[in-house]
Amino acid sequence: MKWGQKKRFAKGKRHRRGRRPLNIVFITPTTGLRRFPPYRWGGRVYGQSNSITGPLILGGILKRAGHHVEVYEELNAGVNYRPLLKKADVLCLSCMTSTAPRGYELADLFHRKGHAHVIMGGMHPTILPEEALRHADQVIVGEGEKVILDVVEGRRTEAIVEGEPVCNLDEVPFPDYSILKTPAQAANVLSTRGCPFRCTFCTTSRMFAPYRQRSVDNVIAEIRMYKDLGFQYLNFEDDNFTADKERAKEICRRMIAEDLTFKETFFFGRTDLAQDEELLNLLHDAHLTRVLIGIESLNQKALNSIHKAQSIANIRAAAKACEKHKIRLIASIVLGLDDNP
Ligand code: B12
Ligand code: SF4
Repeated sequence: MKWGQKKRFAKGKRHRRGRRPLNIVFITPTTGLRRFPPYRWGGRVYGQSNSITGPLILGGILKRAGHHVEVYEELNAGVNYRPLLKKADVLCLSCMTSTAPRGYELADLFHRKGHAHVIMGGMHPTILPEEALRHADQVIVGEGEKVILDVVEGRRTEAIVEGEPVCNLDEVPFPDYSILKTPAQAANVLSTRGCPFRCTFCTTSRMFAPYRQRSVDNVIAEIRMYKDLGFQYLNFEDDNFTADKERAKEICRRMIAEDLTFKETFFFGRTDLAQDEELLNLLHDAHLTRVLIGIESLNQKALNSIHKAQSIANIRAAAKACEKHKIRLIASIVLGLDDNP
């Protein structure tokens, strides 16, 4: 029987949601292959262990409201479910498309063997909330900050709860790493949400719409917190950190001036950074020396057919420029069309 056809189990009992603190467990599931220990070890080639920030932000909101919160990332360590099945009053699952089948498996397990009320959120439940509802008691669509407390404490009872984009990102609390129970060698910072380019195949520019930027002061304060917490590595997980080059330069300048550099910092960049020598120098000096550049195809014909402004020459130039500035390039190849070719 396939996961989508699984028999429905009795859903989680609605826990009494009075004033008592609840035991809330966040899980970010991962696929079977990625749970295989040698795969985790091999994953170090790709980068340092880190955590998706949604559960750390939402978990922090719930913790500050007096609840007991634990966050686990299956990608980074084996999770012992036996004690969690016993204690969890609320299970919050954060799923991408590739990890949704495992998320559904865990939702069914907690319904069968535990007593938790199961809430799902993240990229995949946002795209297919009805599918997620076959396994969860409630699904939050989109950004969760403004609704999570009401849902967990039982004031919002709809099966599908519409989240709301946060207008002023400076109001979003910083991720709370004290609740993360699995390893994270690198801290993740998102200085923006979404991306101004809205390529048709891209989920994040839809999920996190409109494109929003945090103030540079707010970003620097978060980075300072990670320095104080002793993180050696940092990742800018913005979908497109160099979309606004002047802002990226400003962040780098502040990191350099305020001694907020790390051993290595990762970011997602654009091929056109090759034309901006000042940006490349600042990226290097701020130790942003590991980059992933999204490219649509390595085939010029394919690029022409989707009317992309990007060319193989751009990609080569970006690779060369990064090499010259000692910025390690990891290429990612995706294929799709642009809304505004
Ligand atoms: C950091 C990151 C990673 C990290 C960490 C992820 C992890 N440990 O699982 C690493 C590098 C390891 C990674 C790996 C992968 N990733 Co990734 N990743 C990201 C990235 C860049 C940032 C995530 C983030 O912090 N977002 C910002 C926070 C605020 O958003 P959020 O976590 O989604 O949370 C918000 C909402 O979703 C919601 N929410 C989230 N969880 C929950 C839970 C509940 C209960 C509720 C109510 C609400 C809720 O509320 C939150 C606050 O608003 C996103 C792109 C993006 N912009 O989100 C891609 C992204 C999520 N990844 C993606 C992919 C494809 C992958 C991989 C499959 C890539 C691959 N082929 O190997 C792997 C899978 C990893 C796995 N777990 O198995 C895709 C997913 C697309 C999809 N359709 O699902 C994204 C969207 C990138 C993209 N542009 O397409 N990733
Ligand atoms: S440039 Fe990258 S992040 Fe931006 S919309 Fe296109 S694929 Fe998404």
